[in-house]
Amino acid sequence: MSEKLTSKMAMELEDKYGAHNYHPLPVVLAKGKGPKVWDAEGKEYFDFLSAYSAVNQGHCHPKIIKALTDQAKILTLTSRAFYNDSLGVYEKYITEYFGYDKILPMNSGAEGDETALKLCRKWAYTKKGIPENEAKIIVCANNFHGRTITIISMSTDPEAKKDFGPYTPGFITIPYNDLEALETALQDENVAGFLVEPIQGEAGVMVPDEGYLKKAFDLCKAKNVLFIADEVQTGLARTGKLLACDHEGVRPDLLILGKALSGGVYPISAVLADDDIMLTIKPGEHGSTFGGNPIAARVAVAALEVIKEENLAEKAERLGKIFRQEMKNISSSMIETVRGKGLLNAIIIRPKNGKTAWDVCLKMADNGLLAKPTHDHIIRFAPPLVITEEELMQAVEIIRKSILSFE
Ligand code: IF1
Repeated sequence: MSEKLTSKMAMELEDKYGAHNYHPLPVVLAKGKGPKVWDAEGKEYFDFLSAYSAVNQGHCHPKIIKALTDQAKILTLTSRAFYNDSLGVYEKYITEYFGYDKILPMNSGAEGDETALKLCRKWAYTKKGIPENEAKIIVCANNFHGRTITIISMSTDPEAKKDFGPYTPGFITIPYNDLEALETALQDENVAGFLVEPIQGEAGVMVPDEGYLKKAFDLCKAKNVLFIADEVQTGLARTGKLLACDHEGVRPDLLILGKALSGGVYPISAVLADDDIMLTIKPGEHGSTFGGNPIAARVAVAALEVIKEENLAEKAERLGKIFRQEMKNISSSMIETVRGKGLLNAIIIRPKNGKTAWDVCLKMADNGLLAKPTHDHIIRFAPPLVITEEELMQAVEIIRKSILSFE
């Protein structure tokens, strides 16, 4: 299989031999560098999805790739049956970076969320004194935390959930951005945790009211309930701060990271917490074959260093303001709303003459920019944070031209 595939051949192969659990845009990517990707025929695009914010540091960042390849030549995997000489270095680095006592390393975001749920429950029984099997965790409507059976049990999206039951019990669902509902749900003495996305990504970049996270955190503290932040998508400079919770000075009791923790080169996730919570899980009670492997450890350190060295949070904050203003300046009746924080933004498309967000995305792809619609009428815009202001303005022109082509 050394011959070069055309885009058409690649799509046919995926269609014939791969499960049909995705509906991708008809673009076959073969190369990436920084904020750009190229298809199998060499056409260039701005990547305005960044693998759902995993590629914040840009495609194939040389420093991260060097960490990957250097380590890959020496030692890749030991399992956690033995120590390795990379993991501890990473653990020290990341806990100091975020200011927590400990990290528990996993691979996918979903595993990070599952780990946080297990930690919360273990803490509930061994520290808070909730009767066995009675612990409840509050979650928000329209959440997205991954695809495992327990995680879809917390979902309110029929597409994610239907025909995958029976579901895991122990969750209370309240509306997002609703402090009164949270206060009411917290009356239940068996509540152990509140799991929340600081900005809801899949829901369409739903930014809560200013002060929501801080007040929610305070309500949880008053009831000795763990505040659990899923920053898998919002974390690591995307929203203009290192963590989206930093916008409100909130320090989660359990912090879940994934995606950009590797700069998109490797599946790496993590849960951070202090000893009081983290040490409730004892040897043999949780783990993963690949979690904390030497490559992941080296890659994550490099990915975190890049975020600081290249001031990606400040950059996202500054470029995000420009981007939203430019979107608002496009005079098209198709743009209903522009919203977001940092470089995690979305526009809501009002269909015109039967043309929807999907058509806009196809047109943008034609014109050299990739983005994906969510919920039929929302387009998420999240370029790699290494994009320059000049490149951002080129991308804005492509978006403007594409939308105005439907006028
Ligand atoms: C797919 C969405 C984004 C996440 C948060 C945990 C996870 C995710 C806040 C799980 C994953 C993904 C997965 C991706 C699509 C994507 C997504 F549109 F579905 F919602 F980003 F917006 N917490 N998000 O956003 O992480 O296990 O996938 O590593 O194709 O399902 P994972």
